[in-house]
Amino acid sequence: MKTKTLFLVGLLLFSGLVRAQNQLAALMPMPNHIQLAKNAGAFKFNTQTIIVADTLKLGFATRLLSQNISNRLGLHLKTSPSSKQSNNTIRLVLDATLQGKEHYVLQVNQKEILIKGASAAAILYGVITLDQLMEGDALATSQKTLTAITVDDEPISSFRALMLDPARNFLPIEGVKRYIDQMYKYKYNVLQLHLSDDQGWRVEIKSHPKLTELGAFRRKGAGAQGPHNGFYTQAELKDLVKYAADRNVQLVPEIDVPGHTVALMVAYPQLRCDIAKDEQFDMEKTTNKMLSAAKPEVYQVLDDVIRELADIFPSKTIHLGGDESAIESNWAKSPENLALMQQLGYTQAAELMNYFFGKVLSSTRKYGLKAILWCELDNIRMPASRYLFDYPKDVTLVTWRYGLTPKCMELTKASGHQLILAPGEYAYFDYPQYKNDFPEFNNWGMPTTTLEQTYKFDPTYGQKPADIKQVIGVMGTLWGEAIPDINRANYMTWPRALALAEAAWTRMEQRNWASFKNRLYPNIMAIMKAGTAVRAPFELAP
Ligand code: TNX
Repeated sequence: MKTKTLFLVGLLLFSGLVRAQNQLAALMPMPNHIQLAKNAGAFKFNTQTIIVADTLKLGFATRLLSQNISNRLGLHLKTSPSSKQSNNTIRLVLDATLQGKEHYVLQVNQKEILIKGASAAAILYGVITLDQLMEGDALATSQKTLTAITVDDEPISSFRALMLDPARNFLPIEGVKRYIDQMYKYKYNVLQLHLSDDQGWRVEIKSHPKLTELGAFRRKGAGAQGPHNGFYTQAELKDLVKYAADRNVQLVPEIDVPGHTVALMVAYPQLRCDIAKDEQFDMEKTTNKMLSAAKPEVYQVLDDVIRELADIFPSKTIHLGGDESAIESNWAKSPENLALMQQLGYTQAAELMNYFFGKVLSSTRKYGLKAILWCELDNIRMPASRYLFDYPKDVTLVTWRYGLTPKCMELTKASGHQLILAPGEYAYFDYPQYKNDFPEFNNWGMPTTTLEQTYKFDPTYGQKPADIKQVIGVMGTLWGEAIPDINRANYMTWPRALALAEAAWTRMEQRNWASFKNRLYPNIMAIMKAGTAVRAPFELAP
C-alpha cells in the first residue's frame, strides 16, 4: 500500500498532472514522504473545531495556525491545552520520540488533523505544510474540508540559509523582518547578515563607537536609513534575534576580515598596514585594502567586536569572511608584515593568514563561538589544488567561487571541515535572473542565473549523501552592491530562493523541474499577496 501510494504521487508529479489544483499543488519545498490515503475521506472544519496545543511551548506555531485558518476559512477557532472531545480537533503534539529536530509528521483523517514533532521548529513546519495543502486544494478549502493525507517529512540539510548584505547598501531592520517573514515559510532556517565591508560597518559596537559613527556613514547628509548610511543598534538586533527564533531562523552575523575592511579602517586608521598610513580611504569604492596582520591593536579591536557580537547573537556561530584578501598588494608590500612573516619563519605572505586567523579564532573560541569562513583555494578558478592557508579544524567553510565547489567538496572531505555550499553558478542571487534584467548599475558583467539554473543545483554533486557528510547545507547570497533597498532584494530573491529551498530540503529523487514549475504559481501569488516584490517568471508561460 505504502509503495503504491508513493508510486502514485511520483507518477502524478512526473506527468505534470499536479497542474490541476490539488493537495500537492502548492507544496514548496516538496516534502520527502507523502502518503495519499485512498478513500479515507476528509477532515471537515466547523465552528466547533478546536486547536489543541501547549501554547506555552508552541505559542508561535499555534498563533500562525489559527491565523491561517481564519484567513482561509473565516473560522475563529478556540485554542486549548487539552481536549476531552475526540472529534474535530487540530492537535499540535510535542513528541520526543520523533528523531530529528525538524522532522514533523502531519496526519489528516476524518476525525482530526495531527501535527507531531520533537521540537517547536518541527511543529511549525507541520503548520506551514498544512497551510500549503489548503492553498493547493482550493476547491476542498472553499468547502472547508481537507482530504486525508499523511506527510512524514524532514530536510536533507540542517543548514538552509539566505544571506543579506546591508553593508554595501543599508537595509533598515523592518525590511529584514519582512524578509524573514517570507524565508521561514519556505523552511529556511538561517539568515546570514553581512554586517561589514568596505562600504559600511552596520552593527553598533559599544566599546568602539567610531565603527558606526564614521564607518556607517559613507555619504554625508544622505540620511540615516540607507542606502548609503545607517546601522543596527544592539537592541534592534536582539529584537531581530527573537523575531527570527520564533520562526526557526537563526541569525549568523558576518564581520568580513582581513580584506573588505575599509569602513573599519576609516573608523580606526591605526589598524591599516604601514604602507597605507597616509592614504585617503574612500568607502564609496572597492580598493582592496587590508588590515595589518602585524598590529596588535587589530586583534584587540576584533576581540572586543566578537565579544559584543557573542552577547547579541545566541546562535554561537559567526562568519569572519576571509575572502578576496589582496595579500600581494598589501601584506607582501608592507615592511611590518614582511618582518612578521620572517619572524614566524613563513616563506609566503599568504601564510600570514594562519597567524591572523589563529589570533582571531582564539577570540571566537574564548567567547564560545564557532567560526565560518569563505573558502579560498590557491587559485580563484580551476586548476586549484589546495586551501589558500591551513584552515583550523573547527572552522566551517563556505564554497562560493564559480567552478570550485567540486574541489572544495573533495578537500573538505579529506581535511574533515564542515562545508556549506553557495556556488556562484547556482546560489548568487545578486546576478541577473535573465539577460538585460537588473542590476542596472554596479554590474561588473555578472553572469546570468536563471530560475531553471538554480533549480538544477544538486547539492550532492551526484554523490551518495553518506559520502558527503561534511556538507551541512546550502546558502543563497544576495550581495548588495547593486541592491539599493529591500524591495530589490526581494525581487532578486524570489522565485529563485524557492528553487534553492527545494535543493536544501528535498532529496534529488523527489525533485523535478516540471513539478516545481507547476507548484510555483500559487507560491508566487502568496508572496505577492504578502506585498513582497517577486519576479513574475514569464518564461514559464505555456
Ligand atoms: C564576491 S562572494 C564577494 C563579494 C561580492 C560578490 C559579488 C564573496 C565571498 N565575496 O564581496 O559582493 O562577489 O557578486
